[in-house]
Formats: sequence, structure tokens, C-alpha cells
Amino acid sequence: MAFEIRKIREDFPTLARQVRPGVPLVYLDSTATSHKPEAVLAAMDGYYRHSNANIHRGVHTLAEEATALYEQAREGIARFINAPAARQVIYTRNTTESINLVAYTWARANLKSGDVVIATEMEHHSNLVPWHMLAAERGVRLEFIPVTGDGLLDLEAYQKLLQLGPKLVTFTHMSNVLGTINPAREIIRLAHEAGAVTLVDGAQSVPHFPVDVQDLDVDFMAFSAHKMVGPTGIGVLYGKQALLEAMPPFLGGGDMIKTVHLHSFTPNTIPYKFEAGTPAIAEAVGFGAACEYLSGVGMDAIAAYEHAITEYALERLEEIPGLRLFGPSADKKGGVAAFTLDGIHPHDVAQILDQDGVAVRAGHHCAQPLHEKFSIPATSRASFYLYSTTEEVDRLVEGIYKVKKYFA
Ligand code: C6P
Repeated sequence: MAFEIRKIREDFPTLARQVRPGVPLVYLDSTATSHKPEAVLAAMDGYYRHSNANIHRGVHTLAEEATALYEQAREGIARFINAPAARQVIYTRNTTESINLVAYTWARANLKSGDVVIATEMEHHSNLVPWHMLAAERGVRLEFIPVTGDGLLDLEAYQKLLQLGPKLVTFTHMSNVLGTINPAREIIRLAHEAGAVTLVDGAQSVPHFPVDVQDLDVDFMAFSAHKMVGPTGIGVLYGKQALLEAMPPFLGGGDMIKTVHLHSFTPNTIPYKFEAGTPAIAEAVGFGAACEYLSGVGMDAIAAYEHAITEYALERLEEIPGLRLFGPSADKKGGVAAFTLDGIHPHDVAQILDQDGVAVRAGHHCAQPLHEKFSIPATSRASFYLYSTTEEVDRLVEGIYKVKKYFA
């Protein structure tokens, strides 16, 4: 392994806690949100203790320091995804807001009744509902790339859908339920050939493996800091410069303007055009530190480590009688294992696992249409990150046997 797991775990204070006396935490819910290393906590604490001020407004020392920290973080995030320029990195609250930003600005400026938007059946609600709302308001037509029984996108069906001449193709880079890593470069290439703009939901990809927006040639990419060892309350919309410049602003207010008169305003340049009001400054600083931390460990090393853990987890889970796993084999997916247990409700599974300190999520994971596709109301889901261990997978498996015994 390219890094020492014990050392990595020492960086994350929460991982050392006990859920109850004598019951250590086994955190297998990083797909929902990740834990934060000391480096991120220290960066945010340092900002508040040392340089707290509003940005882009004052000329005093603290204001200049705060502005520099906020903009340095943007540059770090741009490097992390290989964006051509930091101004193409727009701070938002999270992936959800980034997608809504595209839906409210680019889409409402460019789409009209009858225009086709292609998404997939494995989308998170945050990449479905904004398009439902647009469909209701504008009569935009939604089409979906089907998901196959083994949890992959049906790319032949996609090619057929492209004949409809879509204006937008949007899809999740990695499913938060199936773990499927979609062939983003190929999907984007085909979309561009058909004349469509592309929006990738990178909420589960950017945290887990190297993502290069230039190599993908993606037009828009959305992701959240909290899933990549950074704080809650901040995310990013990356966009190609020409698209961002042509888009109308999103929210109106301070900082997003160049000039304001009683009856008019002129919008600021990018990225500020999309960043109205006092932003999440400490969170931006924390986001920058998170990217630095992940780069320091190495995204290739993280991806390889998670792959090994996932392979091990799938192997061990497959041994359990009555357990049904969802999604493709380990070579086509990231560190997510969603499953059902015959005759036992996923919420009961999660609740009993919690008694042993094992934290998994149960429900439809904000991907209800995907669960409907598989004719199930819910799954239990274990997910892994750079700090997960094979011992934790063993604790999960032991816990599942206990659940089965309890309901036998
Ligand atoms: N999925 C999960 O437990 P926000 O909440 O905006 O940071 O991220 C939304 C989101 C968008 N796309 C995908 C693929 C996601 O997985 C998520 C968040 C969490 O699966 C919380 S529902």
C-alpha cells in the first residue's frame, strides 16, 4: 500500500471515539459524509482565530488576509480538478446547489419547451428534481439512460436517445447506491458529438479518484467539500469559461455586481457573478486544506486502497446467505456496498449494527427511482474511504450475522 493506514487514521480524531463505553466506532457511511482530518480543522480554526474578516470588501490587514486565504483555496481546488483557471471554480453550498445553479441560469436561459434533457435512472434526487421543476415550468422533455440489472448504464440505449438531439446530458460520475463508476469521458464525447452540453454530478467521484475536468472535457461539474474530508456548507460548480460568462447571474446581492443603480445593475465577472453575499469563508479555507490533504496522500493511492477494501468487502458480504448485493463487480465500482437481507428491513439492519458501533445508512439514499427500478423500497449501505480498514469490514460482517440471528 502506498500509505500507512494507521497513520491516516490518526489524522481523523472522530475515528478514535467510542460510540458507547467499550464500543469503538466503525464508520461505514462516508458516502453520506466523510470525517475531517486535523489539517482541515486546524485551517478553519486558524482562520477564525487569526484572520477573521469579510472578504473582497475591506482594505485592512485582516480583510486582505481573509480574501487571500479564500482565493488561495479556490486556486487549490482548481489544481485538484485540473481546471484551466481558478475563476472557473464557483463556490456554492454543495453539489445540490451547484446543479440548481446550472438549472436556474444556464438551463432557463437556453432551454425551451420540447427541448430534451437526458439524465440516468441512477441519479441522486439532487440531479433529478431540478430537472422535474424545469420540465413542469418549461415543458422540457426528460429522458433517462436505463440502468441494467447488474447496475451499469445501458450505453446502446444512450446512443438511441442521442438521436433526439438533446440540449443537455447530465449524469452521476459514480452512483451513491450501486457504486458504479460511469464511463464519463465516453458519455461526454458522445453528448458533444450530438451537440449537447454536459453536466456531471461529481459528488462521489471527486472525493475518491483522480478527476481531471480538462481530460473529461466536461462543461459543468458539481461536487461537495463534506464528502472529501472538507467541511459542510461549501461545494463547487466548475464550468467552462465561455459558458459561465454567457450565463445570467443566480442570486442577486452584494459582491456579484460591478455597479448598482436604483433601476439597474451590471453583474460582476466570473466567479464572483455567482457568489452573492458573504460566503462560507472558513469553509472555503477548510475546503482548500482538504484538497491539499487528499493530494498529499495521493488520489491514485486513495483509489487503489479503496479498491482493495471494496474487493475484500464484496467477497466477504457475498458469503452471507440471504444477502443480496446491488451494483456491478468491484472492478467497475467505487467503495459502496448496498445490500438487502432476506426478510429483514434495511432500517432494522442499520439499527442493530449501530448497537455494535457499526455506522451504515439505510433507506433509498435519495435515489428513490433507482430503488423502484430494482423493486425494493430501501437498502442498507456500507461505504468506504481512505481511512476504512479490512478489520472494519470484518466487524460489519460479524454484525450482519448477529442481525440474522436476532431475526431467525
Ligand atoms: N449523497 C448519500 O448518503 P449534497 O447533499 O448536495 O452535498 O450532495 C448531494 C448528492 C448528489 N449526488 C450524489 C451522487 C450524492 O451521493 C449526493 C449526496 C449522500 O448518498 C447524502 S443523500
